Amino acid sequence: MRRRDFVVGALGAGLASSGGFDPFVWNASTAKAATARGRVPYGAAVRTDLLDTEFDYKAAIVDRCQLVVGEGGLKWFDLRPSQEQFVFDQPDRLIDFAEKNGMQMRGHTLAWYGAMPEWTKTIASAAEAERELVHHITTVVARYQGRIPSWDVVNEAIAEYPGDGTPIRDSIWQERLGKRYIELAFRTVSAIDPTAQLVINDYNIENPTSQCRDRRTALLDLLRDLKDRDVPVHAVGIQGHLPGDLEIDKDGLSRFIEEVKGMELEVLVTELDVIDNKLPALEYDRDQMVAARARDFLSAISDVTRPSAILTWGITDRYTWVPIWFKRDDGRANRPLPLDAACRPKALMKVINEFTRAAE
Ligand code: 9MR
Repeated sequence: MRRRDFVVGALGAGLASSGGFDPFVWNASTAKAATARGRVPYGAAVRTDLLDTEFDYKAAIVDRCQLVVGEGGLKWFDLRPSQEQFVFDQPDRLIDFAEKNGMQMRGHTLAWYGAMPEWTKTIASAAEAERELVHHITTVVARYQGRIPSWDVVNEAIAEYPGDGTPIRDSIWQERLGKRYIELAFRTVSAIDPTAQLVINDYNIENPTSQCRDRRTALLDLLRDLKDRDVPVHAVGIQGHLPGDLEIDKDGLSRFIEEVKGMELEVLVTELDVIDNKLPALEYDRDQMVAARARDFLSAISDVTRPSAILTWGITDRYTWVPIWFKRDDGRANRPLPLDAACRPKALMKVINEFTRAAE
């Protein structure tokens, strides 16, 4: 079997070829892929450790998702407790779970400033940084080569406030290598798995604030630079951690997507949820507002292009990162995700179904 006939499927439905990047084909051997044909694939970030014990959680994922991504597991912090070690337990389990259930797994993430183990602070020179980054990417991507159809190669490369004049976010990679770490990461993944969709993933680009405007501009500048130098980047992942109390800048976001499409790049939503700490207490009202925010966001994207996937960052309100940073003052639980804490669908699930259903 030729390698490019093997994987992939879900993420690639409808992808056009660009710059040596082959369009994906569907893996028709899985029932899920077959039923999902014609849909925008939906997926969720998963906490792998819960799959063995939380049966309703597991069932929700199996029933509703075509894609999964580890909420952790492939981050440096999880994979690399020491410079010598690679601990693949979590991603090995998750990809096994995905494949057994006819789903595919996205890879998150290879180069990020966050979730770095302490020892990486000892990376002292550019040569050492290049060696470590290439060794890491080569080892990880080679292990899952042909099985992970889409990678968040570089995560959150854009500075929090790029308007200050430094568009690229600080990280060990940026400090040691400058912004060429981005190109290095993409080229290294592409050399190991030329069939994978290579994604640059970022957040805070969808609101009508000067911060979001500056971040859109900085991301487009970076993408133009990468495309000009034929760096194999294929898609922009829009995380979509939407602050519930801020409007979506529908025009600004649609214009951004148009620019991205103009560079022959795909778009996908990688980490959707709605941060509801400042929304009203009443659950019914809050769920409607969460759903409306997500609808504005998804329609600003879908009005311009068909996203190659939509993933939420978790599936049930029972397990979400949101309260770590955005606990509600009234002590009520956050409700950022499509299913409530008992895994019952909320208004947000309906919205996701609207934007992922088969084209008519
Ligand atoms: O949800 C994730 C949380 O459990 C981890 O502690 C944290 C650090 O690894 O990362 C969270 O996920 C982040 C993702 O990797 C990148 N975009 C923002 C997500 C939410 O903070």
